[in-house]
Amino acid sequence: CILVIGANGQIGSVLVEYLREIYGTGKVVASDIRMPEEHHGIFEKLDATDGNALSALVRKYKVTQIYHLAAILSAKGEQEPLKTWHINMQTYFNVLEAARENQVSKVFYPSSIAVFGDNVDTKAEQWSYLDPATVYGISKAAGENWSNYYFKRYGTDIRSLRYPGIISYQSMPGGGTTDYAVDIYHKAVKGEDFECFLKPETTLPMIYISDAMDATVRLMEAPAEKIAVRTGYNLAGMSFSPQEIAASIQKVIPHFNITYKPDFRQQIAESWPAEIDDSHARKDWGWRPTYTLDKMTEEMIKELRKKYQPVKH
Ligand code: VAH
Repeated sequence: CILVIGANGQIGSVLVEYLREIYGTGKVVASDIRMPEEHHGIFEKLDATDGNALSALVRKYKVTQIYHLAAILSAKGEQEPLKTWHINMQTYFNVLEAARENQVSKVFYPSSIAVFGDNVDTKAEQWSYLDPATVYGISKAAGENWSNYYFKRYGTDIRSLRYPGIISYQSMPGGGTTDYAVDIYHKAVKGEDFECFLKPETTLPMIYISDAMDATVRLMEAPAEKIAVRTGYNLAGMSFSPQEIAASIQKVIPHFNITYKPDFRQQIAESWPAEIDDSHARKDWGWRPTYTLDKMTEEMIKELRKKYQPVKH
């Protein structure tokens, strides 16, 4: 069985369905700290800070792979730094120990472009210096090093991607700095104005959910000898600024209106690189993004119109 921890989250909720499509519904166990309103397939309530409960679940379902998608993200994490550190690290230590003790064959650890800081100019290389500016980023850089340690010391096969901001129509983000890039589509489709918490020219690396899912499973399915990076692979989809995504939306929804009111998340965004070099992922295990900004906009609007009353134009 595959265990997904953090299955109620923006990535986790989509990943569960994606994995069930590939491996079969009965082969994927979803878990999170609260039961969702409704669910199909196996869902287990799990507080991942409880190592015994996590290990018991791994044994109960004879788990062979763990995808660890639970964490407090960059913006929310700054409200309570030590709590964020504790939750992000304790849950991961529990995953690492459960995997080691129960011979789990593979672990997926989501890292983030948040591991980079002001020492990187516009483009982050695979081996750029990591000086994260947020507690979330510090925890992700630490998690990458723990992944490498468990791989070297115990042979645990952990694989990791430094996700850019992820844009999805199926799920809402929770507490990130890139959340604006999801909210903007919902407002546009509902015919409402959008107030952006970043400056118009703040370019960030982003990726569409379909490309993120493809990259994740491609990495996990690659032969172990192809995995040359045991901290976290840089992953790039596209880079754009709020004004660029707004312009892309206005090609489809001409009357869409955006205003800008930067808040504390502007400083977080400015500590991150605008571009990511993902040549190692391309070379080692064949990564290729397929979505452009306009292609993503077309699909996001199409999917969200199914969800809301289509707005007359
Ligand atoms: C965040 N969406 O904003 C997450 C992600 C790169 C951004 O880590 O915190």
